[in-house]
This record gives sequence, C-alpha cells and structure tokens, in this order.
Amino acid sequence: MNPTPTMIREYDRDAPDQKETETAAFALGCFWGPEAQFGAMDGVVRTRVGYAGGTKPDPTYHDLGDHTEVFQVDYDPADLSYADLLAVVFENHDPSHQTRKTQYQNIVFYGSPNQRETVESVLETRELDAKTIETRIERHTQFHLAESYHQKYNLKAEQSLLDPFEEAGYDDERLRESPAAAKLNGYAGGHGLSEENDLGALLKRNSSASV
Ligand code: MHO
Repeated sequence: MNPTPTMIREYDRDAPDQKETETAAFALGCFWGPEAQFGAMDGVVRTRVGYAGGTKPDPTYHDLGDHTEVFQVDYDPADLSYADLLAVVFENHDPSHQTRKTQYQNIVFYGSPNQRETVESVLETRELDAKTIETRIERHTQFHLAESYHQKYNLKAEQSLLDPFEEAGYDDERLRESPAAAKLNGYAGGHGLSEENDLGALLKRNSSASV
C-alpha cells in the first residue's frame, strides 16, 4: 500500500512549520537529483528548486541568463545541522573542478553570518581554502522559484506516489512545499528513507510485505 491522502495530510500537518526550520541553498548541477537526495535525509523538512546566483531579472528554465539551477532545503536544526548538510555537499562534488556551463555550476550559498562561519570551518576541516577551490561560495540573495514541473520532478514521474497528493487536493504550491512530497520525491529518486520516518517505515513494510 502506498501512502493514502490522509497519511499525506497528517504527515504534513505534523511536520515542523516554517518558523521552526532554517533554509540552506546549494547548486550541484541539474537540480532534480539533489532535490531528491537531500529531501530524503532525516531532518530535511521541505525542498524546492529555483534559479539564483546571477543578475537577470525573472529567469525561466529556457531563459536562464547568468543564473544557476539551485535547490533549497528547509531543515530542522534540532535534527540536522548546516555542517551536516555541507558534509554531504562536499562529498557530492569535486571542489577542485567547476562546470563550465553557468546553469550547472557548484555553489554554496550562505544565508546568514552563522552559515558563512560554518562554511569556513567545514572548509578548514577539509583542508580546503575558499580562495583556491573552484566551488563558488556566495551570499544567498534572490531565489527565483523554478516552474512547477521542475518541483519534485522524481515524484511526478511515479504516478502511484503522486496519486495520494492529487486525491488530497494538493495544488502545485502545496505539493512544492509539502514535507511528505520532499520525502517521497527522494524515495522516487532512489534514496531510501529512514525507518524513523513515518513514510519510510510505511514503505519499508510494503517492500517486505511484497517479497
Ligand atoms: N535537460 C536535462 C537536464 C534537466 S535539468 C533540470 C535532462 O533532461 O536531463 O537541467
């Protein structure tokens, strides 16, 4: 059994609200992949994708200008730290190499003086120097949301997992901001969910039941 519309609504109702979470933004190539990967992590509550890092007003996927594909994660600092997220970011790309195309460049955006300090200390522990690595380290200013069809892209390719959201009456915005959708998008992208997560536990029961 997949999650029901009621399970989705309850999961979202019980998730930490936006006042309890902090936001981090990164660019690591095509944003579909990392939105799913980070969405599956315990402590990541919401995810969304968009464009940032450039100057062009109102970028769109087909008219990106100097912007880059970026994903945002809202995480619960009681469960996951910014340094934990950075550890995954630096395991996921090679900081001595940068992608030529601006659209797919690797960028760590810091959104506060605290995040900036954490970036510096994580780089130091990894014996990396912000001045010599290729990864761009920049302040997170404007974030332009990407088109709906790019949000939760992996989930949208799994109709059976998308069905309960449609049955629950979710529109594009609610799906984009849904904590359940962040988890199921990760699952659809091939990232296992922890069994400490209610949706992870449910899907695990399904897979063992069907063996
Ligand atoms: N057009 C590429 C990348 C999409 S990503 C949102 C593809 O279809 O895989 O840049």
